[in-house]
Amino acid sequence: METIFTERHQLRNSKTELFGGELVEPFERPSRAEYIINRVHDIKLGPVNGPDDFGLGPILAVHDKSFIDFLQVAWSDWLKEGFKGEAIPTVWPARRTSTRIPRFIEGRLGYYALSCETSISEGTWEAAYASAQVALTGAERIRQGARSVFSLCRPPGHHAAIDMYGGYCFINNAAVAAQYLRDNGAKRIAILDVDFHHGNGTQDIFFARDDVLFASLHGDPMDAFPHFLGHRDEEGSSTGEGFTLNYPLPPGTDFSTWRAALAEALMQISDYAPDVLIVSLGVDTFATDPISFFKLCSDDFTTYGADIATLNLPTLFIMEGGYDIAEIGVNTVNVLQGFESNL
Ligand code: 7XA
Ligand code: ZN
Repeated sequence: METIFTERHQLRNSKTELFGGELVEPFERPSRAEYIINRVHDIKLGPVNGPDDFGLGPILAVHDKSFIDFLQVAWSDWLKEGFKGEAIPTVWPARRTSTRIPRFIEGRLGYYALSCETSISEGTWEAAYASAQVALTGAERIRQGARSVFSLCRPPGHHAAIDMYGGYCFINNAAVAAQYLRDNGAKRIAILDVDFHHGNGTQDIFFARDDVLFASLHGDPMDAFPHFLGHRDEEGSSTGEGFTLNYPLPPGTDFSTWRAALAEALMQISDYAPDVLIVSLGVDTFATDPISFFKLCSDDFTTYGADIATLNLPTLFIMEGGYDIAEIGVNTVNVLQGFESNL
């Protein structure tokens, strides 16, 4: 399997995350990608290539232009105000407030943020842009006939909504790839999100559409981030009714329960008969992940990679979360190896 990767991910190197009332070193840090790419090399998964540049067009095909404009200037606008730390939102358009977009950067941060753990720092936009190009290059390989590709995206993307960032995500890489494939000949795309956290951004982007099926297995939002989307009864709207499938699972979920939910999702995807499968691949379902509560073991990742291969679809894997950094390479590549072993 080919891997698409760029060292430009290192430009995303924020120093602060608001966690438990403290500013800590972010869980989403550059070493994550280095452990994964080292594992890809160690087991000789296949060639590793850099991304091509598809420009802003495919990003603007799923995101609001004013949001993307904001991401490009957020850091410099923050610095212009003389602030010393990284850019962290502190105020939101909450219930019964105006939805006008403020002028001052503090207000714009709150308008475009869905949560405040994700500090914006120097290089954030450049890394997010490069990450989207990694996803697009993977999509293009699939369009050209590749059976499977691994887009090693960092920063991740699945929380980024039409016009909101958060949960370590800025541009929704999986959504950008799905839309690119739709715009270049594919009729139906399925996105299977196996990250521990609900892909609220992906759901937001495709909720009213029937040409992109979104299925997500995740920690129940009553207990887990992002808390305000991901319930089972969110099934899509208008023509998208029935094309969003949520499988919220409780704290302590082990592999047999998780795998049963996966089997249900795979059946639905198979019935949908997509041209391409995109997997939002987060390995924060691992038992010792520091911010999650499922109980998967390293071998389980291999097993479910093989399960996904039973769909027999061209498959684009897009990297999302995973924070037990010492094991992130093994767990991620186990999914890809399991998938390949079952082709
Ligand atoms: O898939 N998403 C993630 O892995 C990031 C979740 C961010 C959680 C922050 C909660 N304090
Ligand atoms: Zn996650």
